[in-house]
Amino acid sequence: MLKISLAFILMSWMSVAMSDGHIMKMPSEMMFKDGPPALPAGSQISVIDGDPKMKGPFTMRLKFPAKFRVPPHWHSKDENITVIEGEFNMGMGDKFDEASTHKMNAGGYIKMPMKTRHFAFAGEQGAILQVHGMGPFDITYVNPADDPRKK
Ligand SMILES: [Cu+2]
Repeated sequence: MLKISLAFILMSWMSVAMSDGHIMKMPSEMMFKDGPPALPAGSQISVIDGDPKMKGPFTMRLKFPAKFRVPPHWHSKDENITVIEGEFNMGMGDKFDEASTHKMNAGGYIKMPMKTRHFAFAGEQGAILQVHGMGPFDITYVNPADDPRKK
């Protein structure tokens, strides 16, 4: 009898915990603030789910102004990007080379496996990206002089 009630309590607690975490957010409800110091000046961020600084899954949006550049860098975890608006051009390697980038528009998806060197720039209208992955999410610049945290 005790076993049954414990199981019942555990199950009802689990269903509360699971339904508690739901999120339904329209773009108009996603408030942007100044982007993280790890990105060059001018970016904006809206964390939608979780916290990229903490352990566990997260989803965030990044807004980049026109021609915004992210110098060559890598992450210790996989980076998953969905282009929501605008144009985002991404290339791979240690050196920034505009000609080698892929032009990605709304609906496009990019996965950069951990430690893969890559770089990017936004198009004429800027770009809004959705980034999801597992935190803690970090960024290491190939050339330390490119790191805005060191400026
Ligand atoms: Cu990246």
